Amino acid sequence: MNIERIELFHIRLPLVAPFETSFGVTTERESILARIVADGVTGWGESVADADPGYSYETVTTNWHVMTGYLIPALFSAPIADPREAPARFSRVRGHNMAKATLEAALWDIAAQQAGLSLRDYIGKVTGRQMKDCVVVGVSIGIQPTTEKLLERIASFLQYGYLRIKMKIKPGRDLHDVRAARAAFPDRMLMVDANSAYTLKDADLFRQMDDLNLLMIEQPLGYDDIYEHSKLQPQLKTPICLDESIHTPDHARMAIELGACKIINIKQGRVGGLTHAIAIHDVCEACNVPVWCGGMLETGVGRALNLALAALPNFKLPSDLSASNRYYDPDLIEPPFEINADGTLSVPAGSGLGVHLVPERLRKVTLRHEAFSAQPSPG
Ligand code: OSB
Ligand code: MG
Repeated sequence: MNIERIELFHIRLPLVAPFETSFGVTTERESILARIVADGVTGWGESVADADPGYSYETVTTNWHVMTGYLIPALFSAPIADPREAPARFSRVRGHNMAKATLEAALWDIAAQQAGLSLRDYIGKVTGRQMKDCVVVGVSIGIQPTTEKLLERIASFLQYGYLRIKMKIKPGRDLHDVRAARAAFPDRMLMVDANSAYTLKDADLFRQMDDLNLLMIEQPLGYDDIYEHSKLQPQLKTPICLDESIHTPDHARMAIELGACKIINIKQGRVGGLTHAIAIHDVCEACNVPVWCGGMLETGVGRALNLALAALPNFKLPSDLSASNRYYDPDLIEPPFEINADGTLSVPAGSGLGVHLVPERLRKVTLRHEAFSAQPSPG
């Protein structure tokens, strides 16, 4: 594909409800959308970086810097035949996976459209895998002001149709809340996400949680740790799931070999794009480690990509991909994502990402817009 034009949109939109994790409270989401035009076909990508470096060192500002200064010039430097070439093209930039993933996503959208396929079917074609039509999903509930509010929130999401509830925890808001949730919902799929708020000294707390029949405990220890998780996992029956500390297929292999986790949460943004996300899916599958698709409060643009990824067969556990109305009112896309009666989201079947981005809504939430074109070749 011959890339003609790349545009970046710095956006900000309010969440329908504040979202509290162990690293802070979010009331509005800032992000970057990338629009790439190649051979007359338009593709979209969404950055999962946030305004603040709470979950990751990457932010909207570092993403803008890395994309405009390095990644966009690298894309314009030569034609690119396949989105799977993006990681090599970007390899002179260390890290900054979320920035890389944003641009790679738009290339996947274009490649799928050029093949006349939905992104899901395009991934199926290039990997030779049978893809799912629907993805089992859950909801991620932020830390609530009180335990009572948490129970109410869980009840309403269960009623809405989500099959799995993830509760965020932090020191002081953990065992008591989780015990109350288990007592109120004895037969439901419950899990917790600590976002790295604990250390090995808290092993006893997790041993106490071990009796609550949780589906998994997500990222209890350091955000860049694998080794100490390998000390904690053998003390627990409950599977540990790693999120923050897995950035590459090699990290996944290391974590599995060390016995640091039994499940991996794949976020294509965290791992530098769809190519590496698929590679991690395959590494885990070969080791009999199930994966699920994490979310970063994406708009419908990023969610559509996540759904296509989560249609791969080793996404065996419910993913953090909720209906549009759990995040934004309105979402940037039409039609919004809605949960099916069986607790799934349908993977878009239209060409490419298969969602329609509403231009007026994008205009309303855009704080900054910049466009870049290929330099005409000399002579
Ligand atoms: O740790 O999975 C996480 C949101 C922002 C940053 C980190 C995380 C999350 C979520 C939300 O849990 C998942 C979603 O998008 O529904
Ligand atoms: Mg997480």
